[in-house]
Formats: sequence, structure tokens, C-alpha cells
Amino acid sequence: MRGIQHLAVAGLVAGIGLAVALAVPGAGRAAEQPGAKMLEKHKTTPGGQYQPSLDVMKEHPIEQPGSKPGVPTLTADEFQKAKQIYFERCAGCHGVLRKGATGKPLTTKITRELGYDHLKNFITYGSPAGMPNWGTSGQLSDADIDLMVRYLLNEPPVPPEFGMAEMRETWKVLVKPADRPTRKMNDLDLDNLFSVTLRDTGEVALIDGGSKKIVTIIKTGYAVHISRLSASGRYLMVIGRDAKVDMIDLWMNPPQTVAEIKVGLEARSVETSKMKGWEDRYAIAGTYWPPQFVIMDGDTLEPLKIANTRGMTVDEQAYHPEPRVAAIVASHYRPEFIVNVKETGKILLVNYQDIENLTITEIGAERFLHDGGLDSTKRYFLVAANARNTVAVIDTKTGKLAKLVREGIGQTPHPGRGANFVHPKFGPVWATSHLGDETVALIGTDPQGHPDQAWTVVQSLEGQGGGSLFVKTHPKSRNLWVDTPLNPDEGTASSVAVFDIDHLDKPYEVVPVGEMSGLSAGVRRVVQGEYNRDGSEIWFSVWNGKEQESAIVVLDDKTRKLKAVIRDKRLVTPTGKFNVFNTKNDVY
Ligand code: DHE
Repeated sequence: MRGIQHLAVAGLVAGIGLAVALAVPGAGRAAEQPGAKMLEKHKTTPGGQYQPSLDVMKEHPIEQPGSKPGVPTLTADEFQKAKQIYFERCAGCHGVLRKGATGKPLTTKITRELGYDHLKNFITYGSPAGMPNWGTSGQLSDADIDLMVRYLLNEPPVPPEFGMAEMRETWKVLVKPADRPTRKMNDLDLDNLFSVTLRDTGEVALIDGGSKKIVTIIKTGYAVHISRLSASGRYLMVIGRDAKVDMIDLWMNPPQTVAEIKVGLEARSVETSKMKGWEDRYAIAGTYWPPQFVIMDGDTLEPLKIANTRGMTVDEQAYHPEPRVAAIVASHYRPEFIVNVKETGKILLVNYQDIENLTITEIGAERFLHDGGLDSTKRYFLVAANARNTVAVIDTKTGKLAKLVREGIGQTPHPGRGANFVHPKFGPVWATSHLGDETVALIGTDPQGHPDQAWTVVQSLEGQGGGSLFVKTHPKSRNLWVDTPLNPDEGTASSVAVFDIDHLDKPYEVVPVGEMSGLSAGVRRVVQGEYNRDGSEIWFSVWNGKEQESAIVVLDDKTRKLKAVIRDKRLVTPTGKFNVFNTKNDVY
């Protein structure tokens, strides 16, 4: 159940409401108890659900700060429990150091001014602006809430840094480059191989796209997150939420891990150098904690250069102590990594030509950058500043901000890497769906051929509902697929909408992927479509709880009919799927 629980738990994390409330006049008095009608408004939205849960940090030993006269104390056990609750449910919005992220700060200066009763009522009842009603929803008991209030009245504990010494201690080359094969030793069709995240077992399954058979299962980091390919397609890089990077050599028979490293305490992103002449040279991983990224050797994962992301926010130019690294994408136009720093809203173009004299171009975009991808020419990078309902566009050739697209973007955009296709009327577009509403925004991406449409929302489609995470199409397809795994309605969460790109005025078709899987138990959340090598099939994960059976459903893209169901007891909580060819070439 871990995956689904994670979402449910993370779902109750949005602390924006508390933030807002902290700023209202009258703070210091007890927060009012809302009536039944108000409580209805306190229900958490899918957007509010999708907040980081720092599950790894919550387990990490962190020293308890000393107590202060007049402030309620916590025993060591109480501190441990409160810290776990805080990192799991609150840190995603309020920050590890409680200096604020999407939620406002909860420093002791603020919490002590507000006082015990105010905080207690707020945690109990939440607020319509986003703070979940932890008490009245039954998520936290009265005793838990009392504990959390006392925790907030004390100084926050500070987790350790993770520098070169710590990284090198965890770094292992399991098979030296010299001992690796000099040619592909297996008969796998590597371009049509899929790396599938098995989230809750901390593994990836490598599945052959032709036979749909599991080739091997490889142990990776905890709550494994994404896979990326080296430019040659030989090395598969996988990152876990515990910031462990595994480098898998796909030429071996069977493919196996040849190097590993831990780059921090909490992480979500990994990428490799893709510029011509620099293929497979470097890997990079970004962390949520500590706030930094590290450039590593592309053959061994040896850590070479760490750069920290702490600094000023793009709008208020106020210091932020823990800006997390979200998506990282490799440029095809310059020897650069495009590193998205969430809380400061900066996009860093990290030039890896000379890492001793590292050049970083800092582009001011918008706060709360999260995920994004390249347009079909690979020249432009589009990334969602999700909590600001904005998509930032970077020209990776000139290294400049092309536009902040705000008009026409819905509530909490979540593109994954987005979907590129040629719109019958407006030419090339890039699509994103949304967590917070049913719309799918299509943004024009062709400033040369269609200058009037470039970097504007040319059309907004209406999908099944909010709670969408990923959209997908393929250059050879005329279908645009939109998932809705976090929609509160089970039928919507377990199906996908598909639009006919040539007739976008026509209503979408609903494909009941969860039902097609043959599974009867569980919510059967359908998540993240991924195409096979030639674009003839799209694969969806049917994501159930850890104790339940999950599956992968393969659809024929032309007919939209079922082609195969992959069921295997080893497929525990499959989520992201990464086709080797499409991932290495940024085809999406
Ligand atoms: Fe992800 C991509 C962060 C929860 C599946 N996710 C990303 C990226 C970031 C991110 C920053 C972009 C990486 C890149 O391109 O370099 N994800 C986060 C979170 O902070 C969040 C919201 C909460 C958390 O605590 O981790 C979160 N993500 C999830 C899930 O619960 C998902 C649905 C299931 C799972 O396996 O964890 C999930 N995230 C994915 C997938 C991608 C991803 C499949 C890559 C999509 C792609 O097409 O590239």
C-alpha cells in the first residue's frame, strides 16, 4: 500500500492555508472553528495532494535542538515521532527548515507569536486556502496535534549537509570500465527495452518491448523515482528518493549495476550529458536535501563537482535556505544541463565544458519550477512553475528566457516532459495537463513558422478532470493521451482520455485501462503513458497498493484497443516507464 498511502499522506500536506492564515490580522488569537459548510471547503484538492513527502528524511537521525525556558519540551521519543510526522506531511510545503516553500514559514518567531491554541485549532480544522483539516479528517489524533504544536514551538532540527566526503564514502564502482564488455553481450533489442519503476520495492524491471517479458529486476534506491538514459543508450541511470543513483550497463548479459552513489538525503532527478561530442561523458543528479546538484563521471559516477542552489528568490529577491532541485534536462544545443531550482524559481544553465571553472547562467523564471521537457526541435525547454500556474520557456540555443506563459494555463500544470505534436491549425505545439483542473493547455512552439502562436496557449482542451499527471503522444501518432491518476473519482483515476489530434474539436474517448487490466481489486490508478520504439503501442501502468496486484496495459495506438496485459507478481507498484530509444532521444 505504500505508494497509494504516500499519495494520500502527501495529499494532506498542502500548507498554503496555514500560511495564509498566519498572515491574517488577529493572529495570536485562537483560530476560529469552521462550521460544517466551511469544513467541506477544507477538503484537499488533487493539486494539494501532490506535495513532496520527505519519507527518507523522516527516518534520518537528526539532533534535537535544545529547549528554551517557557517553551514546552519534548522527550526524545516525542521529538522522533513529531519529526517523522513533520517530514512526511508538512515539510513538502513548509520546508525542512520551516522557512517556507509553497507554504509560509513556521519559524519559532511566528509560531510563538501565534501561540499554542491558534496552532492547535489550525492543525485541527485546516483552512479553505489549502491547509488540510488534519484533526477533523481523522488523520491526526488530539495527542498528535498537541505533539505537533509543541514541536512547532521549538526550534526546527537541522539535517546534515552532504558534501564530497560523504558522497565518496557511498560511491562504489562495482564493475570497472576496463572490466566491462566492449560490445553488447545480450541479444536484447535495447531500443525497445523499457525501464519500469517499481516504486515501493525500490527496484526497476527491465521489460522487453517485443515479447513483453521481464528481462530482469534490479535493486535500486528507496522509493525509486525516475530512469534516464545516457546519450548512447548504453547506460541506464536510476534515482531513488533516498538520493541513490544506480548506473546499469545495458550491454551486459543480463544488464547489471556497474556503479552506485548516494548524492544526498532526498532526491528526485538524474540526467546525462547529451551534447554532440559529450555523449556519456557526465551524469548529474539534483537533490531536495541538501539543496544542491552534483556532476559525476559518466562511466563511473565518480562525484566531480558539487554546486549548491541556496540563494535569492527570483521575485522578492529574498534569501531561501533550501531551494530544491526539480527537473534536470540535458541541452542538445550547448554542453549544458538545464537545472530547475524550485523555490527560488531559477533555471540554471550549467555548462560542463570546463567543470573546474564551472560556468552557470542563471535565468530568472518563476518560483516553484517542477517538471518539463523539450519541444519537438529540442531547442526550447518548457517547464511548469506549478504553484504559480505558469510555464517558463527557455531558448537553449541562446541561453535566454523566451517567455513566461501565464494566460490560458490552468490550475497547477503538470506536464511530465509534455507532449509535442503538430496542431492542424496552429502548427507545432507542446501540451500540458493539470493537477487542479480538467484542462489541457496547448502552447505554440514554432516562433519561426507560426510567430503569432509562439509561446501562447493556442487551445485549451477539456479532459476528464483534475488530478492529471502526464500527457503523451508520439511523432507517428495522431492520439493525445491524458491520464488522471489523482482524480478523486475512482472511475476517472483508473481510465485515460484520448483526443484525436486531427479533430481536437471532437470529444475525447475514455479508455478504461484499469478495467482492461483484468484486476478487480484496488483503485487501479492509471498512470504515465509511454510509447514503444516505433510509436505503435502505448503502455500504461495500473498502479495499485503495495499489497495488491498491479499491471501494465499495452494498447494498440491506432485502434486504441487492448494489445497485451503484463501481470507478474514481481510487478509491485509500477509507475514510470522509460523506453530506451524515446528517453535517450527525448521523443515525447
Ligand atoms: Fe515525480 C518526474 C518530483 C511524486 C512519478 N517528479 C518528476 C520530476 C520531479 C518530480 C522534480 C522531474 C524529474 C526530471 O525530469 O528530472 N514527484 C516529485 C515530487 O516531489 C512528488 C510530487 C512528491 C514526492 O514526494 O516525491 C512526486 N512522482 C511522484 C509520484 O507519486 C509518482 C506519480 C509515482 C512515483 O513513482 O513516485 C511520480 N515523477 C514520476 C514520473 C516522472 C516524474 C514517472 C517522470 C516522467 C517523465 O515522463 O519523465
